Amino acid sequence: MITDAEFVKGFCNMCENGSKMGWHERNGGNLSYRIKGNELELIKAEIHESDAWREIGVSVPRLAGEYFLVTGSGKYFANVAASPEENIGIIKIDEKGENYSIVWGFLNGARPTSELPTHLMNHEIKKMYTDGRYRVIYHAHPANLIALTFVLPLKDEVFTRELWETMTECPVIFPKGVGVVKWMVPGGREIALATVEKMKEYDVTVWAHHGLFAAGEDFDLTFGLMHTVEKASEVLVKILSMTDARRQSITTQDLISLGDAFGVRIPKKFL
Ligand code: 2HA
Ligand code: ZN
Repeated sequence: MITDAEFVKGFCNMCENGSKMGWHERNGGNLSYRIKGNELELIKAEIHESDAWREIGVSVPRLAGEYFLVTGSGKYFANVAASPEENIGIIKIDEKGENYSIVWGFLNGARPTSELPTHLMNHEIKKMYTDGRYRVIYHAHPANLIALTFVLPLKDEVFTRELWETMTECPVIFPKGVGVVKWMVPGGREIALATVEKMKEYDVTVWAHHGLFAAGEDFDLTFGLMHTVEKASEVLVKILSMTDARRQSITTQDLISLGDAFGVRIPKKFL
């Protein structure tokens, strides 16, 4: 059974964990995974190639022929683990990288997430920039991070520095920093293009007054990245709620020392 495959179980598990964190009210958020060749072999007998191609809305030629497991449009993360075939599905990208077809799941007329253009464009750039290592793109609506987008300037430098200073491990977990995209209409080409510009540089991009996109190698690392950014955001919200005059913080020199101790390069623009 496809639903017994390790990657499908990992995917469902991540949906459940995100839901328990409160990051997926109603049908909020979406998740996608670029399936490995050996994983595909294991499920080959159960997928049904289809000629019903649909437009992605953006062009992703470097993903031609790839298969993705993705959450469904309008579907609730809370329901994924209990009934995967109704709430998630596998799509195949055509040889031009412009259309997709459904090859498994999405029962009863379900469709891939409304954020498919952003997911696929991020997959394409991460596949290129990481030599194929990154396979997961995750979008969630964590409350503290969203709250910060109403009070901090919407600048990469400000969000990165503020989040880094709230928890010691942050610069080690996201050493490249955090990108920020201004408020935009979700679900289309424009926001996908803006996000992918940021994802060329970062593994996390904030959508102002909306949520967060994270990219990573596997489910644990990507979920952990989302969790770390939201935890740091929660600490920052608490600090800002208590005072506007911090008595002490993690300093520029501390950030440099962290980079040295953990062997990560801290970009100068954040120091
Ligand atoms: O409802 O989160 O951004 C799914 C979304 C759209
Ligand atoms: Zn969203």
